[in-house]
Amino acid sequence: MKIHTIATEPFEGQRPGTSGLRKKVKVFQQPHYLENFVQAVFDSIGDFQGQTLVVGGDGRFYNLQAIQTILRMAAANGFSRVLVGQNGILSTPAASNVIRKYRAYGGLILSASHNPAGPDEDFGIKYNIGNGGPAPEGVTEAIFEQTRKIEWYQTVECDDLDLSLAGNFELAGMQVEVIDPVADYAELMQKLFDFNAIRSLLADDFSMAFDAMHAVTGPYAKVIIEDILGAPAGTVMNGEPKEDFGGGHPDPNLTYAHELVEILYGDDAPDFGAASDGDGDRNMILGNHFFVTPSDSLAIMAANAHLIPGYKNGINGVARSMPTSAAADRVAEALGLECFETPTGWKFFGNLMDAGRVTLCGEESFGTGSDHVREKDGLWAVLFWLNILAVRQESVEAIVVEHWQKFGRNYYSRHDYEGVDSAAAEQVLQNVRDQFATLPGQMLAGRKVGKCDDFAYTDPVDGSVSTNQGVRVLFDDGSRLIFRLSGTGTSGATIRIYLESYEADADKQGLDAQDALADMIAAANEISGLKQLTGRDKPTVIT
Ligand code: G16
Repeated sequence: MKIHTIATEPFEGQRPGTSGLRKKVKVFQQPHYLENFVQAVFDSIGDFQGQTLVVGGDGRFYNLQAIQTILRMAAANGFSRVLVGQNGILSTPAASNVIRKYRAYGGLILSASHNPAGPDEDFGIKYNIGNGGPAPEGVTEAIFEQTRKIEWYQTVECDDLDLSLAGNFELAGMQVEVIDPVADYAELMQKLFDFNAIRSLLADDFSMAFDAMHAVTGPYAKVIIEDILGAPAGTVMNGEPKEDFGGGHPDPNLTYAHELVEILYGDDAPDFGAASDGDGDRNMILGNHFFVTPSDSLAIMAANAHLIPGYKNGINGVARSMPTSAAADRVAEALGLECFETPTGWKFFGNLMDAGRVTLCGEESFGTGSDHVREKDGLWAVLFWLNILAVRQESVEAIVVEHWQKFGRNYYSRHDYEGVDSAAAEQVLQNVRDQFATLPGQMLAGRKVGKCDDFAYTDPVDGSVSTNQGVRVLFDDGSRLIFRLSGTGTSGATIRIYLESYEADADKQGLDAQDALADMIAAANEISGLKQLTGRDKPTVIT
């Protein structure tokens, strides 16, 4: 095998964001762009000679081409084996599982998650470490530094490998195992959940719909929900992964998963509805005419974990990202569990799970997961809910309302302003920062402001510090207004405003969240000057 060393020059802006490097496909298609990043990863992750790499993606446009490039570079750089999903497919949680199960050195996951796909849309790549989780900031920063000084990359010349057939192959002296993307994941799910109970539920007078949004979860959901658990064919909607995700935006929220939402809010709505995103790590949970916020979902899972075989011996602790509502904190307190508040980004949960401090983690951005892998996991969350429903034999709404009665309701909403001018978006946050000294003690939205800050986090396991993780206005009654810029967008900036207020009184828990939070929404606009700065009078997405 002849290794080719190709001269190259750095590209601007290859710093991984909240979850890897995400750019337009056209950016990735520039000669050497992907290669530079992959070589920078290989140059930053230590000694992997003779080790195994996992590679797979969400099947979006450019997935297969990128995988062929990575295979050649992995061979040239000294990996002895690559495990790759058949047809290039591995959902993000399935990839995490494969890395862990086969003790791989790490993995490259190709996805821009919920962002649209196609020649003019988005692509992404991220490196996951040997625990199966996204590389921590120390590693992603080292990769970024390497992209700034890269001068060459290594590859081999050989034909593309046919990824449509599972089996063992050789590529330039390196072993390549093309694996069934679903089998290992389905086996893991059967260990965690009571499949017999869920099978009985689905055989009863219970109906559900699952929207795979033309993205990667389709094959997983069809095998698990329809073939193994026996739900009728057609339960999984939009189940064929497409390179352009059917032209849609596979983000499982009330705006983008409207096809499912219309079914769950229509006549003859099923009992349960769920959707997952482009790469299968997000989830949305719906009941008949009922939406479960991701923050509530985490809290309810924590409160009901003892009903699930994989968690029946108790959970270690709970973690949530800072903008996620504090609903889970109340459950953790009641159960005497540790509860952690981390910056946005699943990578911040890895250390806590590895150290055995937390079992369940969740984010307001439709992500929930546990220490079964080191990624959030869409289908896992759906099965968790189905298992709860199978045991409790109550409706989704009844379970949520009972939860609120017991723990109180954290009214919660996120308002996104997408595709905003970057300078204007920065100024929105700066306007709030400029009032940090004057807001405390003032009344805003009928509540007294207690404290304002830029959220910073010190990892309790390794002591690493992450600063500037969101602008917070914290009220004395536990209500919160949070402003953050998304770290996953690819065009302009996305401003996220997170709104939360707590209601202990069961008689006042039945409002629509937008109505309950109306004064908080007005206050957020007032203190940030968002309308004047962006010219927007309403959010792009409300969740
Ligand atoms: C990624 C991260 C999540 C994060 C989300 C939103 O999710 O893995 O931890 O909550 O982005 O991030 P942001 O608010 O910065 O856009 P995914 O599903 O896109 O990989």
